[in-house]
Amino acid sequence: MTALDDRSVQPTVTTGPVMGSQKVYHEVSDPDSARPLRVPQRRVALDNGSHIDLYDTSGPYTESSADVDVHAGLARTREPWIRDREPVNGAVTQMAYAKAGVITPEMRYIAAREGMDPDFVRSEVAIGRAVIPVNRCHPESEPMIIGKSFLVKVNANIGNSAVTSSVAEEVEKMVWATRWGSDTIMDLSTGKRIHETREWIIRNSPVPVGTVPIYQALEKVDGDPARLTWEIYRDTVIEQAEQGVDYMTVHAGVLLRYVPLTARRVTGIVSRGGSIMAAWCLAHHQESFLYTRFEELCEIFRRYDITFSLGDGLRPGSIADANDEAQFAELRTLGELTHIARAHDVQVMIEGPGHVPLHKIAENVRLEEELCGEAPFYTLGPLATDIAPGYDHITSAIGAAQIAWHGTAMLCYVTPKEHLGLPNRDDVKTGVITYKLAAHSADLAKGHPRAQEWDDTLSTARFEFRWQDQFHLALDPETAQSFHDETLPAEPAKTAHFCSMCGPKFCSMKITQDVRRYAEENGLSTVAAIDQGMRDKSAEFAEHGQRVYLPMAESE
Ligand code: IRN
Ligand code: FE2
Repeated sequence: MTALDDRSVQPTVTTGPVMGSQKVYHEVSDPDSARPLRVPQRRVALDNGSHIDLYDTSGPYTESSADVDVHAGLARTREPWIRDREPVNGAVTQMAYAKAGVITPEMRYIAAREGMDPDFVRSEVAIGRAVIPVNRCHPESEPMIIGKSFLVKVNANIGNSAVTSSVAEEVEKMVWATRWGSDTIMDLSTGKRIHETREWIIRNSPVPVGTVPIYQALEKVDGDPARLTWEIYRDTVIEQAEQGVDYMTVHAGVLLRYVPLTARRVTGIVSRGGSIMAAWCLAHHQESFLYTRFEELCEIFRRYDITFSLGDGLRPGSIADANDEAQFAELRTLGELTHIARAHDVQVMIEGPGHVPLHKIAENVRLEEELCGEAPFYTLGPLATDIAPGYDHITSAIGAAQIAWHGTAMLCYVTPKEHLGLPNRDDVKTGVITYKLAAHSADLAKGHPRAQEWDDTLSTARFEFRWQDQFHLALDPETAQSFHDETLPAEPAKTAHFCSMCGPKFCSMKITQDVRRYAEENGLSTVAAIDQGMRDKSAEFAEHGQRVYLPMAESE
């Protein structure tokens, strides 16, 4: 815990209950360990004397006496659970236990949280239709599950870039995102103090934390994708694993031969990780080390029980590119990798798009389930149209509700700043609330046993003019009340002089453009010519791509 000793970092985090709610814990007994499990709930007491308990992601920050010492980190509740269990078949993953018929305390906790039978939770994990992201080195987290049979989950991306925000701000964004219902958070920091920012976030996070390790690996080679190696990547993964990262995005499906498939796209490769790996493959004319070393990666993930989030490096970045050959070619490879990971008892989810018009959404879920053995789908929106920058939390929530209804298990939020800049605290709240309502709409449509109770309780309060109850039952009670109390709109005073979302070194648009320029300069207009060109010209690649790729030591 000494890592949090740095007193120059002074996070001021939001504490205290959400307006009109009270934090309560349901005690559930775990017959195997005889230990009580304390399952958190947000209790809304109603004017008519009754109450409703809602799913709660906010950790101890919303307790009434909440005075959380962020320098100490949260209680390490899962530590004894982890310590007391023996490996099964040499593995300590939730999937290994599930396959062996063992119901872990995590599974019991989740069953109580979701209102499901513990053995059903186990069986879903055993077949890989659900995942429980719980790194053994993150004992502070409250177990949760991602799978189509459970409540649809929401992830919030936070993290600084090279040009903006501090450690303290990122810790507050994590607390803030979980306060409004984020089920997991991803730390996508790319700037200074990546390791330290992550340590602060993980030690204080009640929800699973995800990362994209290739971002930090790229920092270690000064932003030059060509200089990445398996060893640098592997060491970065282990560094993050030791800190307790619960799931990691791995863009292992971006194969060398798929890169040309993006050549005629309107927006090329929009994934940061995807563009980094595409650049590496082209620079070396070799297959991605994420793909060739995948089994070694499985062995590392297995030791910690880290969940794969297989990245969609070739996801469409525009309506025009949706459901194209590049996207589905990558998905097939992700399916292949899913089965390899499962053979190692490693949990897997699959990342999905992106930008997809409504009529092409169902096909995404159908194919993902078929190719990836029903591994939980985790999608970024998708945006149902490209025409509304500034409102992309909404364009994407439209797609997100649809895709979740079809079976997506977790939705990666999009904030109003998408395509424009890095989200601040307000944008984080807007993004989370917008995604919670998309997720809940899908829960209703899918008939989750607990979903409609919430709507019915609020509708009744509305019909009976119980205004306070209506506010308190809202996803965002403060806004509901303030809109009722006064109608003056808030003044949004945000000005962006440049795009701070990715910072200079990580602009996927720029990397994509460099890749294209290379193809053009070398007359690589057909797939055959591209193959030939990649063989002949890999040595020249560095010279032509000076601005992104440094000269290589040698070429093949
Ligand atoms: C989710 C689904 N598809 C992508 N995501 C998220 O996008 C992923 O979980 C991570 O937060 C981020 C990775 O972005 P790049 O590197 O693919 O652009
Ligand atoms: Fe986009």
